[in-house]
Amino acid sequence: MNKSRPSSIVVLTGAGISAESGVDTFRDKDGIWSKVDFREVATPEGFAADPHKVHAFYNQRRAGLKGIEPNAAHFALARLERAFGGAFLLVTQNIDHLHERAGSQGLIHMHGELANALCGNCGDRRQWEGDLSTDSPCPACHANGYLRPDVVWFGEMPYQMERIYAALAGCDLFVAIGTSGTVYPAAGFIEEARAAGARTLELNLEPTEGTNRFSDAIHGKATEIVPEWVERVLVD
Ligand code: BV8
Repeated sequence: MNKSRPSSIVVLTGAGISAESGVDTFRDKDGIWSKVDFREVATPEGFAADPHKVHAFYNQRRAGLKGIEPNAAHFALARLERAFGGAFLLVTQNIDHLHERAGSQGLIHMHGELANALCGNCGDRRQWEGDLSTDSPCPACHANGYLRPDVVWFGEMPYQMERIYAALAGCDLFVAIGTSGTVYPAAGFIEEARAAGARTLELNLEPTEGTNRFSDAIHGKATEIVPEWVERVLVD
């Protein structure tokens, strides 16, 4: 690890950072996509074909948010943001709220937020704690049957991409934490960072298919390797 402290960090997190908080990942053994076909529950076509199935899938995951807490990796990233002193952006693919609950502020949910509902009719977006169904009327336009989870499905454009690409173009350190690097455009962020001349670091339970694209990699449990890495950055 280069001894000079970076001046601008972009961190990308995936499901692996929430795994030790009890949130299922997608592509590990017994992961979410081993139990349900993503085309049926995480695409606009799936929602159009069977909205009840999609609502049931997200209602169950939204209910699961109640029993989970941020872990040491979430708290370490919030501490890094506060103590680091340079430019810091945390981009998460996750739709849980554990980063906010750990205190992270400069945060982009590029795949949306499970605790929010979006109206397909008027575009209203608001916090939604309970179940969603095809009978839930939109509180803004009162239309029925248009409310959906405010989550980016496959084939839909992730949120705040311009802001993310601008941060990647100006960063000198890009860190991917707990992501398999399978889903685009997030999986392409490392190439943007390399093109900007940034150092790149993979923090993950085990090597991913893209590990060799990173200048450094540390493998282990997020609750162990993320706090250790943050300490090293802050003492440099
Ligand atoms: C788009 C929200 C275009 C829903 C999700 C071919 C090439 C390039 C692209 C494509 C292609 N074919 C199709 C595409 C596009 C597609 C895509 O990339 N498909 C993949 C499968 C090839 N992408 C899209 O459709 C995106 N949109 O391209 O739009 C466009 C252009 C113009 C105009 C309009 C549209 C949208 C993608 C977003 C889809 N939504 N989620 C939901 O959550 O229900 S994706 C889903 O995957 C989740 O968001 C998840 O976060 C994301 C990535 O998964 P990971 O987070 O990485 O999770 P995973 O389980 O895979 O990995 C976990 C990792 O953690 C592992 O490495 C594991 O080792 C590690 N780990 C486990 N435990 C621990 C740990 N690490 C540390 N500690 C531990 N304890």
